[in-house]
Amino acid sequence: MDKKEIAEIFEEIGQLLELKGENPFRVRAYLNAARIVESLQDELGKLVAENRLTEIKGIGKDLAAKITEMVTTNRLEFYEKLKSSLPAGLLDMLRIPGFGPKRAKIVFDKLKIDSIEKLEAACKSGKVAALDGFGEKSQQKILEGIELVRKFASRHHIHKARAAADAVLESLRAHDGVIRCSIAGSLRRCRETIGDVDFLVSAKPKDAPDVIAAFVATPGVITVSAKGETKASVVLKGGIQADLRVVADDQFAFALNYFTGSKEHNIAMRARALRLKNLSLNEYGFSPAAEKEKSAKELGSSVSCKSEPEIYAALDLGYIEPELREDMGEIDAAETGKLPKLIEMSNLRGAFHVHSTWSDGIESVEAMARAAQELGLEYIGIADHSKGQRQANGLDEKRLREQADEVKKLNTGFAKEGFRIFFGTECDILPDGTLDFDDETLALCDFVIAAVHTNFNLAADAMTARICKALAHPRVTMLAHPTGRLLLEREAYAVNMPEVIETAARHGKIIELNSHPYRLDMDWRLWKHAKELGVKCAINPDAHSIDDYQSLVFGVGIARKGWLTKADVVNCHHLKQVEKTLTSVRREHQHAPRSTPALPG
Ligand code: DGT
Ligand code: CA
Ligand code: CA
Repeated sequence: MDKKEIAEIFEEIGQLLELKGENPFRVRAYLNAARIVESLQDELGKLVAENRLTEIKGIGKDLAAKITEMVTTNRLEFYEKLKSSLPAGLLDMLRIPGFGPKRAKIVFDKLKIDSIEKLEAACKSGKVAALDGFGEKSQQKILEGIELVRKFASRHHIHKARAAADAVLESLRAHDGVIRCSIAGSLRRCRETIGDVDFLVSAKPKDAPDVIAAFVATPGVITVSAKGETKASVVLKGGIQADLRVVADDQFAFALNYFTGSKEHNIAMRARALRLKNLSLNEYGFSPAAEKEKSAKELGSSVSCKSEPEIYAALDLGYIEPELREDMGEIDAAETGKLPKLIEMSNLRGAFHVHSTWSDGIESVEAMARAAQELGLEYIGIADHSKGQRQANGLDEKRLREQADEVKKLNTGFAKEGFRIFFGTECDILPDGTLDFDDETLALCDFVIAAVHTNFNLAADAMTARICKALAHPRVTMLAHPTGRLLLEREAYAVNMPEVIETAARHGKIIELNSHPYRLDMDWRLWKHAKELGVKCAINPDAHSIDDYQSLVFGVGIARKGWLTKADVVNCHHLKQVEKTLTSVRREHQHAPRSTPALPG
């Protein structure tokens, strides 16, 4: 097991113990251990081998033994026993947003409820509302939560799908019978969440059965749902469904194009082939429209294409990157040579929105800076929470000043290495649209990220006015996670995004593309329009640990889906240039018309 898996098990143990009504200190020890393990820099296998686990703060003998057991045997007897001592349905209930172990224990103890179905029935008959500490409102919330769980159950966060898929792809690639292989489907298109993972392989017909057999036997596979001559379906670790198709190599490009989708893009491509070339197009190739569809399957493609760019060229189109294949204008743009040169991971020069131990991050400012430097970045922007975020150890004015001093000191050293820490804050936007710090305090900062963290339930016009007012503030540089959504967990709050985007454009403000795989906010569907209005993007890792920098790759993927180029993304600027950008955001604001939207009520 790796760090993430072990951390998840510790977290689950914490919840299970809480469900059992165990001592809160014991519960907290496991929850802490989860955080510690997840953020360990050293390799676990090495720490185990050298017997050094207990040297880590927060890891005692008992936890060390448990980690060792998981690393060496891939299981944990304590956890398995604990889990089997409780009804499985009780654990499922914990997936309901806002419904933690404490509440689960109450409904279990008082009403003998041990499954989502029973909980739903009890809510519908009003029994839950009658419990001490629940009431009508929380009963309604639980019902809504159950609906969300069902809606989200069949989809997965992109980082989990990516990790599971990459492991399988690697073992496919290593197989002798495999000529070419790729991930297709929504994962290749970098959708924000993934239904199932699609794999495509080309192989000689004689090798296909062997490739299929190897695929279903891959260590990442936990169940085999279907297995045929040329395809198979399995369930990967984490409950992620996956499909594999094996095709002949001369069909590979066509199959890759078809199974990458989207379905809407495929339909548009097929229509174009018919209209323009009188050809029908399917996963096997092109065939003359007059003939039956299956002729490409039997006779081979009437136009041979070795790679996807050749398919697009055959239809007089420039190559369309997978992220753009959503039938949102990409075919017209490919026809007229207006496709953007999409941003790439290697274009990133820095990262704003980085947390440290000053608030709820787990590394010092210096460690976060060093790690970014090692990744080849030229700067980071530290933005810890403001004082309103008490539970996240938000900084008050005094601590913000102290942090500013620390950053200044660090920068004298870093300057010699051509690296810089920009000093900022992730400043709460209060319900009335004012900020958590006064102007004088905000003036300490090189940049200010304004963020909504409270009062998610405002009506759309009030929320929109709240955010727009913050955007109009001269000290605000950028807007954090504009809709507050948590993918597969919490819907966006009600807000009029077109108005927010227009306001950002009017004031020359930057909008964040938060690259945390639970957020990926602002949504990719909105970026093309934002960019047309001149709004710049910051791809922000919202990093609370060094590992969190890895999420930047998903931010870049979503930016690509939003048609963004490196010119649209401020953290693609080199250090000198970005210094000017931050200053000009402030200056531009002074020239912008001062139209602060009125707050209703
Ligand atoms: P997902 O799995 O829900 O995240 O989304 P996709 O896009 O991966 O969808 P999936 O796995 O059902 O199918 C993979 C691709 O296969 C899809 O993007 C396009 C293609 N495809 C599937 N069904 C159809 C269809 O009925 N017509 C066409 N033209 N293409 C299809
Ligand atoms: Ca899929
Ligand atoms: Ca599929």
